[in-house]
Amino acid sequence: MEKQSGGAVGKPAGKLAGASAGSLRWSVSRIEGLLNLPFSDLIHHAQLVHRQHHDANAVQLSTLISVKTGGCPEDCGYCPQAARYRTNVENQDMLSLDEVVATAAASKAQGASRFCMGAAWRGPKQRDIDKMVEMVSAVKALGLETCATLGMLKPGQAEQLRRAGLDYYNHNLDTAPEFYGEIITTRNYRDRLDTLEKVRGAGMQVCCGGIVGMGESRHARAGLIAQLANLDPYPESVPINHLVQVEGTPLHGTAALDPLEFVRTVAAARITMPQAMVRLSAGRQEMPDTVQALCFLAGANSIFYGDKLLTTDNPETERDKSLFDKLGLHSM
Ligand code: SAM
Ligand code: DTB
Ligand code: SF4
Repeated sequence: MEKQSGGAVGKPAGKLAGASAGSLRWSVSRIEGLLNLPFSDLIHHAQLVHRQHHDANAVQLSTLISVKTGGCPEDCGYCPQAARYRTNVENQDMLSLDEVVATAAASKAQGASRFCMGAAWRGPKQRDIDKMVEMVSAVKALGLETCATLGMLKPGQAEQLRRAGLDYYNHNLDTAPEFYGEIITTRNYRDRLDTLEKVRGAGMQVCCGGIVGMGESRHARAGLIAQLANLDPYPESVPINHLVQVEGTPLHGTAALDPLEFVRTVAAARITMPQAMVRLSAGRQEMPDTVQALCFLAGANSIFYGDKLLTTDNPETERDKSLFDKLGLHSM
């Protein structure tokens, strides 16, 4: 991969520039400086960076499937699949290979280019990896890019997945280090970074982002983006999720975030990770088209496509097709 530059790309004016050329470090205060810009200046900066590196009207489509649902031992405060919270998610054993392949083929026919398989595990056991290896190679054989999000990986597991044809591994940092303990206690930030290192070490591409709207401050949003942008190299794929508030989870009832703060976070991700695919991820179902349009303007160039995320609703494909028509967007 070519050397990533932190942000002097598309430099519109000195005061708007990011890390100096060649530097890979983004300080939290520098990112907070971006988030604090007048909205039009921030979006202008993000657009300049976006257009230097991407087709501004092209959006990549990924489809999600939950291959194993609910009953998770972890305590992530946002998650409807944690066994300890009473939500209306029904536990489901691992899907069969046939079910997964049929869904992957259907999503390819709908226009998706990547298929992401998620499981409600703290991490996979060896027998889970054996099943995932079959699924990954079968989905890959359909001509789709493959992604999996299975939790923490043990030594050797990333290599097995890579050999099966896994292109991306999704593992999110979720939030800034200082806010993390408010949301999750059953695994720490270091655990997450360790898994990301294993993914890189196995030669896979990294999909890593976070969640916005969990009651964090703007400073904490800057802290999350700094963590992501300072990964060396930064992730190829950066999902920015808006918290989907699910009844029964501790974060249900969190004060709503101003949508413009979400858009600002997308812009900061675009500016600090110029070549990444920035994914407008969970939360689109609740978002008006106008806010989604602002996110694309801020540099988002990927979405989850298909009427379900893992357990919660995503916009119907017809709604997305009409949104793309209205905005003149096309899929990659
Ligand atoms: N169990 C594995 C793990 O957590 O590492 C993989 C699946 S987990 C559901 C994948 C990601 O989905 C989480 O890291 C989190 O960022 C996101 N997520 C889960 N519930 C969410 C919610 N209610 N709103 C927004 N994002 C959510
Ligand atoms: C990511 O960053 N977001 C996706 C995917 N990676 C696995 C998951 C969103 C889950 C939203 C809640 C649910 O549907 O259960
Ligand atoms: Fe489990 Fe993943 Fe949900 Fe956390 S986010 S509770 S690890 S399924």
